[in-house]
Amino acid sequence: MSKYVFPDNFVWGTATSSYQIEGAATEDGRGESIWDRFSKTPGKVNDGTNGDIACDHYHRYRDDIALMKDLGVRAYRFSVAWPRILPKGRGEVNAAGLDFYDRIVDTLLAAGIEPFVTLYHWDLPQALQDEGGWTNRATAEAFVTYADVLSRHLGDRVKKWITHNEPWCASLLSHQIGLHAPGIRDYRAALSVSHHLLLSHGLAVPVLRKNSPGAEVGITLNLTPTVPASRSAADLDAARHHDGYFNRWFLDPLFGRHYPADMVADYIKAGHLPPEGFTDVRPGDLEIIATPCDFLGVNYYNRTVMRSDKVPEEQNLPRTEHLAPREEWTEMGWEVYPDGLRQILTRVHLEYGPAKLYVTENGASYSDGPDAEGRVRDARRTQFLRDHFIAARRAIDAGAPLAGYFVWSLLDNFEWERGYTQRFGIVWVDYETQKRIPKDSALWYRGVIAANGVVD
Ligand code: PNW
Repeated sequence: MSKYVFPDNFVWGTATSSYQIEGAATEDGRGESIWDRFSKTPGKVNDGTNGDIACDHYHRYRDDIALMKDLGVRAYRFSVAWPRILPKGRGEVNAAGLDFYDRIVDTLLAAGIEPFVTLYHWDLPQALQDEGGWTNRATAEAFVTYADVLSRHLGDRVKKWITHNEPWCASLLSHQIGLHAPGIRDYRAALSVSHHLLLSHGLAVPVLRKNSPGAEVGITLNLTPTVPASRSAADLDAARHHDGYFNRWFLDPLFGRHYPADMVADYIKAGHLPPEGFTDVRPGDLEIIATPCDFLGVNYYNRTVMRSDKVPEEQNLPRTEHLAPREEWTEMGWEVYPDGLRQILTRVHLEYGPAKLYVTENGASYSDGPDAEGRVRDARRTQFLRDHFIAARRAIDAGAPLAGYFVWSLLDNFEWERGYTQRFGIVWVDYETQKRIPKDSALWYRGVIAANGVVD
């Protein structure tokens, strides 16, 4: 029998995001977001679907919170849809939008579940996109106003705030690669976006602290250990570049360093930045971005193996090449590589020294559905989570100040450009009937939470 017990008060949670689960896209005054626009543009979402209904969580949140309570979940990470609060991005406040999140927060607290609120999980008001979106520095100011409105309203009850979810996705995946809304392919624009996202984070931190006394404030990054496929100089350099592109570009400025000089040089050379350098950065910006936070959220899904000959920069999505000790992939095509979680948490701890860490997302896409008895036997997901929990425990052994772990996701949901074809939930959702069925992995997770660790 092995035992991997976690520290006292370890925060076991589940995570979701607004556009992926809420539905009710035009109800109660919600404005249009860039994901409404993008998902309704033919060819952008590969099964032609959108988030108009999704999991209908907007109407079923009480049942969904009851489900979490039943699992013993201690905390719930969800995001607020900016266009429900400010339908045009700034200006007029929509009281009905605030009411919805009031109900969520109050229902959670009554169930003994702590809310972790993400302000931005990619559903930018379309009205702001029409003015350039995140390429426009003014959007960072609009974000601070949104943070102020929201935290003045919820700050008495919400004590955990995450400004942004995965700025790499909100900048490069959506403006360089173009796979996510707004679906732009312009490297220079994508780098401006990355800076304005980080700037908006730094500007919002003191506002959230003021409106929510005693709160913990942080940001969530998606991080990946990057390894070269061989010891060739070219592969080593490709790994350096990818690490800079994906990890260091965000970590370095958040932790008080400049944007990585090797990356600025690479980008100038490639024409992605002008010869003068990163001209979006104005005096004082780096100090704002480096405003100390209470925690760093880490989303971990896989590692990246870099081969200089096979992976042109444009295709630098985290990919899953062989080399795996266990040859296994989830249905996203992502390698199952649990030790990568230990590696990235340990590295962040040693190189950057965050005050606290949370795994704000980790999970797997497997489509196992109900059998004849209506039971969902998703043994691969249970194995995946078990191995990743153990990897996280090993990072704690190595000194990483890991305080919690949020499984992605509570529910099967709208998986962005993959539509409803990918199921990350520990709870099955039947999109015809909106029936929920906790999968075997959810029942197993209940046992982990009760034991405060993996005991088997
Ligand atoms: C994250 N990548 O997205 C998001 O925070 C979730 O909303 C999403 O459902 C989940 O992971 C699963 O995909 C990512 O290409 C999307 O590296 C793409 C990447 C990483 C994270």
